[in-house]
Amino acid sequence: MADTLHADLLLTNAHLATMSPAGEPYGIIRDASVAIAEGRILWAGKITEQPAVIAKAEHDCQGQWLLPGLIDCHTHLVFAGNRADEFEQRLQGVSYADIARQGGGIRRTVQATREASEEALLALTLKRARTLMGQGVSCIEIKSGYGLDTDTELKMLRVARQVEQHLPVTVRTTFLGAHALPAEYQDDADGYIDLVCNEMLPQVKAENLADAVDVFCESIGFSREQTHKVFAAAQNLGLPVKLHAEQLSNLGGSELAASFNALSVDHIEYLDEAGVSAIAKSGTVATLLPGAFYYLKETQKPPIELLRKYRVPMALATDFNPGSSPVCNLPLMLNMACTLFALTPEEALRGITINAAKALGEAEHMGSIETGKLANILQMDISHPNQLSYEIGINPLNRVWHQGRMLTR
Ligand code: DI6
Ligand code: FE
Repeated sequence: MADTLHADLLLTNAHLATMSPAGEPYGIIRDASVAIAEGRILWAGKITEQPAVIAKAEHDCQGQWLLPGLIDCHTHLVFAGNRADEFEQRLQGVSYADIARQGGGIRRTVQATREASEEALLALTLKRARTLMGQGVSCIEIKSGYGLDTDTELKMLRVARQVEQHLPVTVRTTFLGAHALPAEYQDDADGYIDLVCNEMLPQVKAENLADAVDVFCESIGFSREQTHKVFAAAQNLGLPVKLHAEQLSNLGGSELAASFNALSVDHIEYLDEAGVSAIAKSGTVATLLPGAFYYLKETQKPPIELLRKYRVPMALATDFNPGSSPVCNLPLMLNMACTLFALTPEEALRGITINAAKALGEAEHMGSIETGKLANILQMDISHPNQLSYEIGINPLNRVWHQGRMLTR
């Protein structure tokens, strides 16, 4: 009896797409079971190799597939208003950057977000989080960056932090005070960066409101030097960094991010080989955001071949935001990454599971079905995991367990 496992729940009669890097593509294990105890995975493998299990409950998966809970590792979920009118302008040929230069874009959303109450923002955010959860998302990264003043940045992060108290989903928050230059600092970008570093960041840290710090390094955002200042301040406070990099041009932001051991560099359409080599060395994840590429009708594709050559892990995310990516649909990113960037369906699925976990520094706890990880598990009615990249708009999700607890849907 020494080897008998004591489980809270045993999931039987399933095929697994464990997404573990070892073994078969997708980490496939057919005819498998998963034992869960105290919210974590106790054992997962072939039924024929399963040790004796005494389980408090059992669930027959009836030959369906189990996958790890999906992870959306880059979102701007907290904001008020929408910019459908700018979408129409862009359809008429006005560029995203021009709209931003004319005072539209991010600044419009900043105004609406400043005016919204914390309660109103929370209600909007919960609605969006529920939408993602309905697609099988178990962990969401949420950025600030539509406040651009201390009060509103803190308000956004508090709203993001509150999501976990209302919904069975894990949230990781990111402080993106350096997202755009607010109108009050129109001619004083360095002054604004000082505010971010000397006032906002210390308060964010004191209230434990952020798990990481991000910057928009771009001609319409902040320079490399300004990004360096924010990263240095984050590092002093012990916060990891990540970067909106090389989205519209190549400013060398990814190399700078690599020098700070950034968790991820995101967008990266204009990343070159020197940048890829740098992030490969620092173990930084390349986060691809095909929703923004699609909405902006971008033609420069991220350097997928180079990322493969240098073995850089690729993550995928929605970048859900009201300007460049108003798309609250993580499974759709699978198809977009395959169709627009020529990822394989397996690479795409790794992008929203194990590699998304890496992009959040959470690979020890999430992103695959492996012993010791959180029991965030999806039961899906599919015949093979490649089907998830192939079909658009069909939701094959049948059941969800979050940290071992089955969610009612
Ligand atoms: N890059 C983006 O694509 C989003 N932020 C960023 O730094 C766009 C945000 C917006 O347009 O509201
Ligand atoms: Fe973004």
